[in-house]
Parts: sequence; structure tokens; C-alpha cells
Amino acid sequence: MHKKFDHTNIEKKWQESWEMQELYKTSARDVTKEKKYILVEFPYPSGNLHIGHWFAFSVVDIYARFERMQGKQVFFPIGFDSFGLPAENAAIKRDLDPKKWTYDNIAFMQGQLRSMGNSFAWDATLRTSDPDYYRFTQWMFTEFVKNDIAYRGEAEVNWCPSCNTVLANEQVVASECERCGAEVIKKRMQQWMMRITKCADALIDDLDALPWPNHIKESQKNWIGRSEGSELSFTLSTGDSLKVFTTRADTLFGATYLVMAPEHSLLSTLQPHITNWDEVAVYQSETSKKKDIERTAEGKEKTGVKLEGIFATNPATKEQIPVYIADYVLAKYGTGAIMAVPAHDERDFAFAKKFNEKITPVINLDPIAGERGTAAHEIHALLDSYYPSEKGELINSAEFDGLEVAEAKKKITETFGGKLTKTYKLRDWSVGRQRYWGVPIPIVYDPEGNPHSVPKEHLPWLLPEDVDFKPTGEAPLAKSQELKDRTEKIFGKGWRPEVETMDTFVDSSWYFLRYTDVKNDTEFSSKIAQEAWMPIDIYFGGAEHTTMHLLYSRFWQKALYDLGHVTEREPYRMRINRGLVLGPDGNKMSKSKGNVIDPDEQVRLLGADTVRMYLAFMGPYGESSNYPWDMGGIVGIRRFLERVNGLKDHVKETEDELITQKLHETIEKVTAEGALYKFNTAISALMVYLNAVEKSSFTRESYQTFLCLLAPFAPHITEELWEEDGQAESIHLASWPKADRSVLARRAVTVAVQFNGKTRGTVQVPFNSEEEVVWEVLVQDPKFATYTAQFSTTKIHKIYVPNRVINIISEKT
Ligand code: ANZ
Repeated sequence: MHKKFDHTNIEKKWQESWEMQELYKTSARDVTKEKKYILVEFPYPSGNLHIGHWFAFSVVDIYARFERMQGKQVFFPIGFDSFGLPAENAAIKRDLDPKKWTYDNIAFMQGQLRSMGNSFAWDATLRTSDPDYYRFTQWMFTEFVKNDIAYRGEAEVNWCPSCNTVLANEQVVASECERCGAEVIKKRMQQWMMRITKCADALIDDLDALPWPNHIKESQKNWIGRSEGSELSFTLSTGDSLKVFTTRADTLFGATYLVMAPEHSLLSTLQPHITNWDEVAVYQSETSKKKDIERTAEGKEKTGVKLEGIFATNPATKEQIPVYIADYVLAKYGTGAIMAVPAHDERDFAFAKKFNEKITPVINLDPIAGERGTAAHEIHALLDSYYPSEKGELINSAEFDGLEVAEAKKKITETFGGKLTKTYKLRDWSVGRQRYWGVPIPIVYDPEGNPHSVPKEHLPWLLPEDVDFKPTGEAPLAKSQELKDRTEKIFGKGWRPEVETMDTFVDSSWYFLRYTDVKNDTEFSSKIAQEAWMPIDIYFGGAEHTTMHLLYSRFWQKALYDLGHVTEREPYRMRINRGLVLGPDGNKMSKSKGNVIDPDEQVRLLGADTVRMYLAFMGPYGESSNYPWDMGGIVGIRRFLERVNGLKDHVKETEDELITQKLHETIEKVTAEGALYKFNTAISALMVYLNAVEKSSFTRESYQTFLCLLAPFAPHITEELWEEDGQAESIHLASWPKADRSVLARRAVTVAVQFNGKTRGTVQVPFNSEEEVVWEVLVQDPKFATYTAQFSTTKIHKIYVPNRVINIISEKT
């Protein structure tokens, strides 16, 4: 029976009650229980929770409650990633104070977060823009400076020549500055950097021990892009030596020309010898406007300039070969120069075709030629394509002919004085920003211009407030008189402060450590607190953070670990990515499309229980699929809860055996599916059970069990019904129901009956029956009489799949 309920009052009542009872407060670690540190990526205080936040937080709360009822000691904190550019942009646009804007938003969003009815440990909350948080961010930075993990070095940045400022990648829209529309150029500048590349191997190798989904590990590995190969040197006609990076040293005899990145630093040395420098300079300037992705796009028309007046010598063939610059070779990868092997590399092949360079196959083309090494050139002409050659034997390679690729890589590298190396796509992380609303980099410069860390006793090194942060091309902190005076007062005349702030990815690189010990004002987190809670048992987040945030924070943890400040080498034991909630039209929600679902409105109309349960019902969590919002679907969930609200009318002294069996099946299913984050199928199981009970009746004990199973999904209404049932203690402190194996064993199952592969009906037999039992039942069933009668004359055999199907096959005589 449907029974309406007043969700607004019920939800408010219980949210207040839970808070009063401090139900979800983090207690001291109880070692008799297994710990479960459940982390969700904390929100940026944009001002309003959208449906994606609900999807991120309330569905994970189902999991947190589920684990808690199963006897784990759950730690489920939430905070705010509250530094960042949007505050500054909003401030510029509307002439507001970014701090006020941020903290007002936080206050508002905290109210919205509470309306979810989540079991967050609010006592452990934090905001990364609070001085007592960022003083530790600054302290870590100074530790990293001391240990050469943070350093000042040159890096290529996006530069807006009109705003005179460095831009983050997100601020470059189609090669233009997001603010002013000017064309963005690449520029090399002195920057504060983090030596993440030093950890590249550990960041890849330590993934092996983690049970993360493979696709997440793979995208991290691809981002780091480790490649094992060789460095080989070529002597140029000028006497200079040019180093190339290759993963295919075995193809050295096929290297018919060299290509340097247009930005290669050796070019300025070679300039006096290059007779077509004008052409080179034009090409260099064109290249500087292009992004790496454009330069290396597959199938892109190859361009380049031959360096006239110089040549190189192939150390293996002793041939004189030309040298080019071309944008398909990137300055920042490997050595910024390559040996081109057009016979076996697709890009080199396309380039050689266009510039008419020689193509010499050096790997056996056997599979096509039929005979080793024959007519390689002709085959090439026929194929009109490069020939991929990961495996095979060498040809046209003098004494190396006949060697396998793998062996030849080593031998050729050794013979020609090269060395085996690894190279990575990952670059060091530049962390300085010419922005206002961020952590001030705790560095001061002495009168000679040398950087010094701000000592611990002066931390937090406060963000000055007398700053005009409107973009003028200068870092906003440079305009603070207070910061200048403060620096001179503490350090002496002529000292000046660093005026850059840190990238916000720094703030989110260690927040999970702080949660474990937020009130500690001498350390960022004590070893005791870390030993109690770290590592994070499961980290839920958006698929878009698989690379940057996830990698930066793993690096930060490793850097702290190497300095002895943390107990774990890896912060996250498990990682699950979620997808997106799409608009009802199946498109990404956006104001311009008018397809945005406002969670506050849904909560007002249908209640938080309905909204969270609907989000969980949309599809399996953690498969990073995207699900469209369905109004009919959410109303269906509300109806389900109204039926739950009327369920006690079905409570009787006794219940049918089948209902009992169904309950234990449901317990089993909800428990198993919930553990795999498949909350949608867990909810289906609860629905199936409800349907069965509504047609029959059940005992009070079964009613209570059902409420417990539903409690993580719909925490408010179940609590209300639990109280109505006369329970004194919160349902969320109840233990998770256990399926009774003996009941399950009694359960009847339906087995399909087939004769010669055709289904002719079904039989009911006890769960896990032996073949003989099924056979006994079916021969006694009159509906199969016409089939079984035939078997007295033919030989038969049976194929039986327990609980599913029995197939009786008659053998032809
Ligand atoms: C000769 C060769 C022959 C190559 C062959 C490949 C196939 P991964 O695996 O992605 O690391 N390369 C090296 N440095 C480069 C740069 N800065 N910009 C563009 N390309 C570069 O790729 C390594 C291969 O990419 C290297 O091996 C080199 O081409 C090219 F049959 O050298 B190879």
C-alpha cells in the first residue's frame, strides 16, 4: 500500500538528531574493528551543489553506511578545496572579495551537504585556504626545497603576451587567452618546479601491488609514458655531436636522415653553418604557436626544413645523411632529436615520401616476401606503406644480419657507443602561479636575489589582503605593501618576497592526511593518526582526475615518505572512478541547453532519500558510464519508498516459507552487490522482495531486517519507521543482517527441462539438487509423459547444470 510521508520534516528531524547524537563523529581508533577510510574528492566551493556533487557524495554515503553496519570502523570526512582561480575571477567580475566569496559559498554549501543526510565526519572537516591548513602546505614546500624536490628551474609555459601572464592549460581555449582572446605563445621561464620525474618509476612500478581497476592504472602509465630505448650519437659535419633517442636501435642501418625539434638548443650553435637560416627561423616561429597534440596528430601532413650546409654521418653505414628540423619531433621528449628510419616508422615514412629521402628496410620482410630479405624495396613499393617490425630478423645490417630485434637493440647500442636509457613523457610539475587566491610560496629573496625558505616560526606566511588582484600583467602579490614591509621587517632591508602562489593541485595533494588529525597544531598529521587511518581504503572520484590529481597526490605522498614524514608509500589502496549524470535529453547538463537538474528542487519535491536512491539506481557505480536523468525513474523510487512506508500493514505473526527464503536471498544479494558498488542491482533485489511481501505477509522480525537492508540507501525514512517500530537506538547502529545458509539450502529453484535441446517446461526442485533428484521429479510429472515414454526405447544421456537446466538427449540408433 502506498502511504505518503512528509519527507521534509522527517529528514530535518533525523539530520538534527544524528548530529546531536554525534553519530558519525570520528572516534578514537577501535582496533577490534576493521578500519575503513572512505574518501571522496572534496568539492571546490563554487557556490552551489549540483547534481554531480550528489552523485559523488550521496551514493558513496550509501557505501559508507553499508560498511559501518557491517561492523567496520568507518572514517568518511569531507572538506573544501577552497583556493583557486574561480574565486578570483568572480571577484574580478563582480568586484567582490575572493575570501568572502569563498567562505560565503562554503557556508551555503555546508547546508546543502547536510541536506543529503550523509554520514560525514564533520568534526574532521578542513578548508585548504585556512591559514592553519596552508601553513603545513608551506612547511612541506620548504622541506621539499631543502631536499631538492622543489626547485627553481626553466620550463615552458603558456604565455599571454597581452595580459603579460602565465596561463594554466585550462585558460587556453583554442590557442587563445581565455580572458582577452590574444594568441597564446609558448615561452621558457624560471618557475618553481616539483621533481615528480624523479618518482616516475615508482609511480609506475608501485601500481603493481594495488588492486585498482586496470584501466585507471593504464591511464596513469600512459600519462607517465615510460619508454625504454637507447641514446645514440651522430657526428655532424660541423664536428658537433647530436644525440637521438630511439626505441629501435636495431634499425640504425636504416637511419637515412636525422630530424631535430625546431626548438633544439644545438641549432643556435649550428646557425653559422646553416645556409638557409631564414627558412629555419620562419619555421621555428610557426612551430612555437602549435600545441604538441597538433604537431603529432596522426595522419597530419608532414612539414619540415632541411638544414642546408650541414650533414651527419650514420655511424653504422658511414653514409652521409641529411639533417632536418620538423615539428613532428618534440623538444621535450627524449633528446629532442631522432634518427629517421622511414622503412619501419610510419611518421618517418610519410616524411621521407614527401621529401624524397631514401627508404632502406633493415628488418626481414619474410612474412610477405616468402623468402628472407628478398626484394625488400620492391615489396615496399607494392605496399606503399611503412612496414611495422616489432619482431623479426635484421637484414642490410652487415655483421648484425640475422639477429633478432631484441638482441640487436642491445648489440648495436653497445657497438656504436650508445647507452640504454629510459625516457618519460612526464615533465616536472610547475607549481608557481601569478595569481592571488592561492597559497603564497614561502620564499624570500635576499638583496643578491638568492631564494631562502621562510623559517617554520614565520608560518603561516599569510596571504596579504591589501592587494588589487585585477589583471595588469603583474603577479597580484607584487602590489602588496604589507607583504613587502613584512619581509623587510623580518629579514632585513633589501629583502623581497616571492610573489607567486601555488597551483591548487598542491592543496589537494595531501588533504587526506590532514583529515586524520585536523586539530593537530604542531604537525600536519601525527604518525599515530596516520597509523590509525592510512592508507585510504577506497578513494571515489571523477574520471577526469585519473591523471593529474591522482598522480600529483601519489607523488606528494612518496616525497613525504622518502623524507620520513608519512607512514605509507601509497595513499590510496583502491580507486573507483564514477561517470557523469547527464541531462534528461542525454546531453551533458549545461545552462545553455536548459537541461540542468537542480538537486535542491528535487529534494524539496521528493526528498533526499529519493534523490540519493535514484542516483544509486541509475546504473552500476564505478564503471565510469554516464547516465541520463529520468523523471519517471525518480518518481518510481519515490513510490517505492511510499510502499515501504505502508509495509507494516503486512506484518503478521507468521510468514510463508517462500517469503523467508526470499528474504535471505535478498540479504545475500544486497550484501554481495553492495560490496561491488552495484547499488542499482542491490536496490532491484529490495524491490523484488517488497513485491513478494505485498502479495503476502511477513513477520516483524523480517520487517526489521528489511529496514536494515534499506537503511544505507534511504537513511531517513528507515530511521523513522525503525523508531515507530519501538526501537530506542538508531537503525544506523544496527548490525547488518546475515543470510541464513540453512534457509537458503531449503529454497526451491526452477530448473528448465529440455528434450533434445528444446525447452518443454520447468520443474521445481530444492536448491542444489543432484541430477537424480531432478530426474525423479520430472519422470513423475505428467506434462512430460509423452517425452519420457519414448525413452524406454532409445538410449539417452543427460546434461545437467545445477539450479538452471537439464537437457535430455536421445541417441540416434
Ligand atoms: C627510430 C625508430 C625506428 C623509431 C622505428 C621507431 C620505430 P615511444 O615508444 O613513444 O617512446 N622519437 C624519439 N624522440 C622523439 C621526439 N622527441 N619527438 C618525436 N618522436 C620521437 O617512441 C619512441 C620513438 O619515437 C623513437 O624510436 C623515435 O623513433 C621517436 F622503426 O627511432 B624511433
